[in-house]
Order: sequence, then C-alpha cells, then structure tokens
Amino acid sequence: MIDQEHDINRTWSAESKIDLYRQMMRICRFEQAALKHYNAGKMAGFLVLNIGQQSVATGVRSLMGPDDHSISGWRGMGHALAAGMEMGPCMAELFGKTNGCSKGKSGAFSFYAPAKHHWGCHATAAAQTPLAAGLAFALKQREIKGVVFCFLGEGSVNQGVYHESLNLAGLFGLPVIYIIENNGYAMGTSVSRSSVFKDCLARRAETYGIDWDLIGDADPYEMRARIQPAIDRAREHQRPTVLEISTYRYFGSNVADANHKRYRTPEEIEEKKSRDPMMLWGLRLINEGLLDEAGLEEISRQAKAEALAAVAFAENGAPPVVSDICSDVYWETDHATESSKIGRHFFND
Ligand SMILES: Cc1ncc(C[n+]2csc(CCOP(=O)(O)OP(=O)(O)O)c2C)c(N)n1
Repeated sequence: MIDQEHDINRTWSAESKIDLYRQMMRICRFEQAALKHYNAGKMAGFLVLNIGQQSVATGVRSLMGPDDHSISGWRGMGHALAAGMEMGPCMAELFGKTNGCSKGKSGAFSFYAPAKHHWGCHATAAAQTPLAAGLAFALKQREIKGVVFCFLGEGSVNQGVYHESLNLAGLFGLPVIYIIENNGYAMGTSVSRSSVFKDCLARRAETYGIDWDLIGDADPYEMRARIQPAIDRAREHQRPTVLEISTYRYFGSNVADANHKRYRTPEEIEEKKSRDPMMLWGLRLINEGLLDEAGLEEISRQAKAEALAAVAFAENGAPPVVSDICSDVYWETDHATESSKIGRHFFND
C-alpha cells in the first residue's frame, strides 16, 4: 500500500498536515532564538538543539491520542514544544528565571508538562527508559488504553538500564514504544564506533520478543504509516515496540561542541541539509495545493514572532532567590502528607 493511502493518512486533515509544518517551524525558531541568547551569555549549562530532527517529535505527536504520554532524553526541547508546552515558560527556564516552567531551577532538562502528558527531558543517558516502562505499567494497571512514547538517542541503547527496560516491557506486556532517534553520533562518537549492531539498532528488540522497525525521518506519510502498527499493538494487545528513526542534527552534540565539523565533514552536514525534512514537507504541502510560498513564509514569521515574545517573557522574569532553593525539588517536602511526617514514602501498607 502506498503510505499516503494508509488509513491513518487518508483521514489526516489538511489543517493537521499544515500544523505539522507549523510545529516543526516553531521548534526551529525557538531553538534559533535560544542559541542566539546562549551565545550572548544569557544562559548557563548545556543547550542541546533538536534542529534537523523536528520531524520525529512532531510526526509522532501527530499520531498521539488523549490517553498517550511522552518522555524524552537530553535532546528533548523539540519533544516538549511538540507536546504543547508554551515557548515563554520554556525560554524563561533556559534563562534560569522564576517564570520558567520549572521555576528556572534546571534549564532544558526540566521541560516537564504532566498536564500535557509529557514527562520531561532526562539528562542521564537512557534514564527515561525505565520511567517509560513504569508509566506504561501504570496505564496497564489502570486499564487505560494509552501508549507511552519514549524517545532516546542511538548512543543510549548501550546503557544497561535500556535493556532492563526492554526485558520488563517484553515480559509484562507493556504499552510502550521506544523510539531511537538515530542521528549518527553520540557526542563525537559515530554509531559505527560505539555499537556492534551498526546497521539496525532496533533489531536488538528481537532478543526480548519485541517487534521493531526501521524508519526514515523525511516523509511524514511513511513515518505515520509505519508507526501506527506499533500504536495498535500497544493499545489493543499491550505489546511494546522498538522503532529506530534515522535522522540528523545540524548542530553539535550541544552548542559547546566546537569540534563537530571534525568528527563529521561540513559536506556531510550540507548534504543532509539539502534533504531537510521540514523543507521537504513544505514543498509537499505546496505540491498538494494546501499552502503556497507565502503561506509557508507566514508560518515562519509567526513562529519567529512567538520565539521573540518568549525571549521578552524570559528577559522580564525574576531570578530565583536563595531561600527557595529547596522548594519544588521534592514533592514530599512541599506536601505535608502522613507519610512525609513519618519519613517513609513507600511500602506503608
Ligand atoms: C549515563 C550517562 N553517561 C554519559 C553521559 C554523557 N553524555 C551526554 S550526551 C551523551 C551522548 C548521548 O547520545 P545519544 O543517546 O545518541 O543522544 P543524542 O545526543 O545523539 O541525541 C553522553 C554520553 C550521560 N549523560 N549519561
């Protein structure tokens, strides 16, 4: 079947197709603004950009339903924005301001939005994978037909905790989909120098009795048609899946990665940019008669204006005060529950 004629794409509305482009552009403009202000010394710590990979976060999000959840690794700003987090509180978080989404205490690694079913970006490689299994376990226990989407980089698949998570997901039958975003490099190490399974990391799932697939990031129709069976498997049969999506980041591992044009060539980066998924999707929308050049330009302009407003929101925020340093860190210290009083939070029954 041609991917475009897959049921999931035949029922995909024109507005949602345009929205996919809008979301990719929003991530791009947000991150460009963040980069500018990082370079101006407005932020501390890491800045980990998603630009180049936006079709993955947004393509997956376009398939998610109201009972579904997402969680991501350190390259997670795109997933958080795709989940519906507002740019202002996200930018303020990067600026370390109290109007940030986590009150400016942690930067991009605290882009959490539980109300939007997004369970944060996790800086420790693969730390999100057992959490995703736990979320999926909770859905199953509560008999909710939701799916947990867990994003991780290809460098994280060699962490032991990922394999423990796959084992439990396979054993317990958990509705979780692990999405390996294979951008070719973990920091400065190429996948061929870090993994024995060079051509297909997802295939390791077979060892755990878990289905898998290998997908490209350039054609949202194909991506959606290939992800949907994993969603059906999770929703209807409580079975996990591992999907590997080939993608590419244009910037370094983080913005302080000054050597990123040494471990890969500038020509390689330019070649990938010439097939940029967001650009290709824009052309596709024009070919399908859903937008014209001016329409694409307007979406870009709006995203840029939103990012600029987010910077102003961040600039106007107040810095944290020392007396708040311990608040909002542990839920228990801010909520005087019975278990908090006796100092025991687990195994109380
Ligand atoms: C347990 C652990 N070891 C080392 C690091 C340092 N570290 C930060 S990012 C990174 C590479 C991550 O690569 P990948 O999972 O492929 O994600 P990508 O950066 O490509 O999105 C490493 C090793 C870490 N965060 N956690």
